Amino acid sequence: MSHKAGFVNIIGNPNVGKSTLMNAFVGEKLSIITSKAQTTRHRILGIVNGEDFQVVLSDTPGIIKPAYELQASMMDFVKSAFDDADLLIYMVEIGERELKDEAFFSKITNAKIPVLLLLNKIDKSDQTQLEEQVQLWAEKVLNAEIIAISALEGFNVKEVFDRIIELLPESPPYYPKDQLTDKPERFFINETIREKILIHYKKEIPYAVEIDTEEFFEEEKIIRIRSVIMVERETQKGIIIGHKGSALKRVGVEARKDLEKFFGKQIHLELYVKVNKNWRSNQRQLKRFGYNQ
Ligand SMILES: Nc1nc2c(ncn2[C@@H]2O[C@H](COP(=O)(O)OP(=O)(O)OP(=O)(O)O)[C@@H](O)[C@H]2O)c(=O)[nH]1
Ligand SMILES: [Mg+2]
Repeated sequence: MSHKAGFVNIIGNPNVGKSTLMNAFVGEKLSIITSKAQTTRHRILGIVNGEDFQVVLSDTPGIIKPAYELQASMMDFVKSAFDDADLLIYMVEIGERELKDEAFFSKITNAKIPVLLLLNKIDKSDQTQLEEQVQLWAEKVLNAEIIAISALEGFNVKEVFDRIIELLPESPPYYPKDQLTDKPERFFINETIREKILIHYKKEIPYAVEIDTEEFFEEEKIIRIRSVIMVERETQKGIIIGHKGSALKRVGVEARKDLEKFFGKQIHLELYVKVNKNWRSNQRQLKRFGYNQ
């Protein structure tokens, strides 16, 4: 029997729904999702296995013009996603008109591999707008096959997946067939906590935060976790903790609930906050947090 396998890398502007789509394909919440831009900071693999196929999806950070080292590393993850793709998914959302970064855009339009341009969030559009948008992108990205979807509502998601399988090359699997991702448990703990911070704090705060899980002890009935919330400045520390610790407590409670679902086990989560001055611009710190490849 023939076997198909390959790398399907999802790229696009921030907040268009890349992570939502990958989670929908995988059927697990591997990538965190929020309404804020720059939610995803890493390249995260989500592997979908079947008897005669293996689709290795990559979720990537939204494309931006980097303003500090962390963002530059995020864009390196996007670059790497062009290098090993067997198929590119270029995701745009209804109402979007361009990808500002010309270098990335020409990588898409000149790609030598199949490109699926997914026009997402069509649940928010009407027929006239949809037709106008399909027309717009058909003229801009001549080498792409365009499919309109709603990643959130699951509209056309299965159709896209079937098309991916058709387009994949014949190849043996790249990873063991029971593997779901390339990231370790601690990564998902860090991301779950960071998601709650993106949801509950305003302006610059979420972008100044990094999480480091220092302890992870799995016992028979419970997992004991201790994580540090790192901020760049002393003032941010106070904001994260909140009045009598109430803000931090909310993050802890919500993250614990999600983690209990993710691990299927009772969780004890201890959080504390530490200042790590300007970690976002410090190469050594970034490397420590897994940003430099
Ligand atoms: N209405 C609607 N909203 C969607 C759809 N897909 C995603 N969203 C929402 O769009 C927002 C961004 O979704 P994400 O999946 O985090 O987007 P992303 O492209 O991964 O964002 P970054 O990681 O920041 O680049 C969230 O609020 C999602 O719920 C969709 O099909 N329809
Ligand atoms: Mg994302």
